Amino acid sequence: MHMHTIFKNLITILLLAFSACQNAEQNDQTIELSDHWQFQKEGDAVWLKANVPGTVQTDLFANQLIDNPFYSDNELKNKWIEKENRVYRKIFFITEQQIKSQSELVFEGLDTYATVFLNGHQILVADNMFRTYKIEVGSFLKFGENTLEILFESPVQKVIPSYDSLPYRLPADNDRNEKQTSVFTRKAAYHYGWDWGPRYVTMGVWRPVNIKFWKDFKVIENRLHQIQLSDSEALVSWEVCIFSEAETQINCSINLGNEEKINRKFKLIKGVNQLSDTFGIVNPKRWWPNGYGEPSLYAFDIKINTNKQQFTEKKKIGFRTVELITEPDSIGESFYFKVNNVPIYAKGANYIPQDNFLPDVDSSRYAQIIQSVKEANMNMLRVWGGGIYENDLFYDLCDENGILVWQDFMFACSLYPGDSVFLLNVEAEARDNIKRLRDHPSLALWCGNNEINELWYNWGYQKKLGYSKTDSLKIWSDYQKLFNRLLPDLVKELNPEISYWESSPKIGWGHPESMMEGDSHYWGIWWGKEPFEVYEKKVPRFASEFGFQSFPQMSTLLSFADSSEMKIDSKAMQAHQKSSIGNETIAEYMKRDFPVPENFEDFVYVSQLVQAFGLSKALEAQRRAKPKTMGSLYWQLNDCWPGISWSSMDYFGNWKALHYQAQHDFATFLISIDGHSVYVISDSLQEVDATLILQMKNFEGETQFYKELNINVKPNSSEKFYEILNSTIAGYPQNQFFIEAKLFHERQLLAQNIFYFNSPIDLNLPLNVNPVFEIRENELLIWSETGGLIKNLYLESSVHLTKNFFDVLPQDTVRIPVEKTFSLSDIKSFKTLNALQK
Ligand code: BMA
Repeated sequence: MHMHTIFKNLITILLLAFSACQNAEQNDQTIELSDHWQFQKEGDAVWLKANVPGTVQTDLFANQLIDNPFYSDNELKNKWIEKENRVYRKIFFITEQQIKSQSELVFEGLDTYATVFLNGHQILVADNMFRTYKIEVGSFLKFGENTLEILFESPVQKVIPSYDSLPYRLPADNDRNEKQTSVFTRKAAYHYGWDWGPRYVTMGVWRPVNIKFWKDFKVIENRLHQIQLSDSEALVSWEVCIFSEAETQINCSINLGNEEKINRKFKLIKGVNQLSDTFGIVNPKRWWPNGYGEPSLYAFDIKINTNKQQFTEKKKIGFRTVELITEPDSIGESFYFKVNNVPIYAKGANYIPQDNFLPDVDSSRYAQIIQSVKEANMNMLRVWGGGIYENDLFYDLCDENGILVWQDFMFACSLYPGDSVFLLNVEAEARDNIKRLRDHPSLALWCGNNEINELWYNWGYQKKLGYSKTDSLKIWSDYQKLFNRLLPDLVKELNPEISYWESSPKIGWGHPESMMEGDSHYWGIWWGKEPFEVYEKKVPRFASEFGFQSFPQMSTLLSFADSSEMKIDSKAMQAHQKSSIGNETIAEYMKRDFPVPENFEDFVYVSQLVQAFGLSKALEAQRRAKPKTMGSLYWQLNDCWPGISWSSMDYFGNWKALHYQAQHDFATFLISIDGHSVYVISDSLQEVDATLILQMKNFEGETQFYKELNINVKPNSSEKFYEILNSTIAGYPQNQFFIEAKLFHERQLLAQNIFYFNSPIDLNLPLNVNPVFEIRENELLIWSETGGLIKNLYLESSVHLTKNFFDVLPQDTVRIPVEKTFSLSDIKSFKTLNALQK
């Protein structure tokens, strides 16, 4: 062993011994088994340094045995990894105190087929990445050195027998392998490839692992949750399950700050004890989604102790009611969420895992992404079914920031087996995760799967895969067992307060009914190549998916290829475009509404403008259609690698033009012009007296029309307030004018929007306009040198800017708040649409 390692181990022993002495009489004690791991290919002699939490691929990369997995087309070169078995090992030390205690080994996540040995004894066989595994290990631990060894079997090879023995094929088109085995394994589907990500079938200890020691008692479950809620009181139930070594007495207390909510003694029997109590909170502050109020949380300190042992835990809960309302109405059937009895317009996006290598996502990346969600005025994320049940931190951040969570169970775009072993495995996974997530105030919905009902009825697999009548009956009855019995029954049993929805969308996008009931995934735009304007006609009850791709910014592209590869058809670029119709579709839509630049950097910039332009039509039309429509969740919020995709934020968290557009279009107040009709949409719960100002100007800033209206904006409304007459605009060349609309309450600007009568490609934009920049105090000021309109100014900046891709209106100044340290040299370059006009 290396000297350095021996020294480190010695320190660990001393520290452990020290902490054991300190805590033995008092606290529950936990040791994290996170460092000094090693791994090897099964059967090899050499052991290499490994990370826990980690994955085989990232460990191979850290040992310089493979090239950067995200670089160029390295994905293809790394495919062999998924076929090999690996062993992970850790040697750790146990003190005399610890050996006298009871102990439990906890794996928060094993990916996926893992056989675990402790000092040579097989203690666990795991087969589900989404489960938490807890094992009593007291009889296997010994004083001094202990060895934990985990054999990870190739998830691909492991289930080939199941694949081969099934008399029919289960579709899994995103699984980029000849034998599409992913559906047999309870592991994130996107690991096998998706149309926005690479195939990296990972293996490893992907979440923390630790050993918990205890003497008198062990807390198996500790739950605090709202059971009744009115304006005057919230009734909270505390339910705890304790295993006790002997008949004894235990003290329990719950405090809210200095206020004691519970303080009592319970008698415990030897074995399992279920204890419970309730308490009230007077005039509770409600938890509200972002934009509707504060996401108030209450933090409780729970303490459970005997003379010898103490258990403490902090729990934050929020008081709210949340309901999914699906009721027959004059259109079909409603689909909307009510929070605290108020119908909420859901604004947000579909969330995918933030990395192919999940353990690489540290807490700062979680914080950053949820911050960007909040800043974009979103109030809901859909945790999509091809990824993972997220880490606790994700839901904690959603709680704190008022972001509702639509939680899919992890099933997407495939059909799954229905044998009892598979179903029991899913049941265990669902129990673990429903229990883990049910008390988050952000949790709004459990949804069975992504697009599987739609797949069955519309994607032609029954023919394509040559199913016999018996096959079809069997496969569909397996679907029913899973999504219409097992999962809804578990939600009813464990989390009856929250609704269950079988499949998203309810009805496929080819059917007119999909606009009348349920949620909708509208893919006529992109997959159907329909013009963006169709978004204005196909307005569903709740848009849970619709989207369009763009390229991420140059610095992101340069992270996986050198400058010689900065071309649409280069090897690296094609390896990072996973949609079968990707770049050609971006170019086709670009041609319809924008200039198509030959220069690649310009193309990248315009691709983002196209995406924002198209999706904004959808977002505005959907919000105008309120209350018929009550939700807009676009596809997709984020990326799992630096690729070309439907995301509004790239892998590094950079906002694309769409993210800025969403921030604008999701604001509480929105002015929207449909044809000549001027709407104001309000998600505010207050009635507002406001002034609506409409100004038609030419691109040099001369006003041709001015209208000021005093309007009353009703709470939670969408209303048409004005019709621009044909006679007002007749006689003006439409490609040289725009309308600027502003909404004021007293002197406060509530909303602002700019409308062009033509597509960007047809606009007669002023040429040779340049932006002028100046920093004054904490603001970056930008105006047009000649005073003429600058369309879609993009600033390539070394720091995140709170505005970008904006229009600099003629004779106007744009102000962007910046840090004190910001200087003009932070602006590396800029682009304008004017410069690309032909
Ligand atoms: C939807 C999603 C994903 C997919 C996206 C783009 O169907 O559910 O499966 O990535 O479309 O094709």
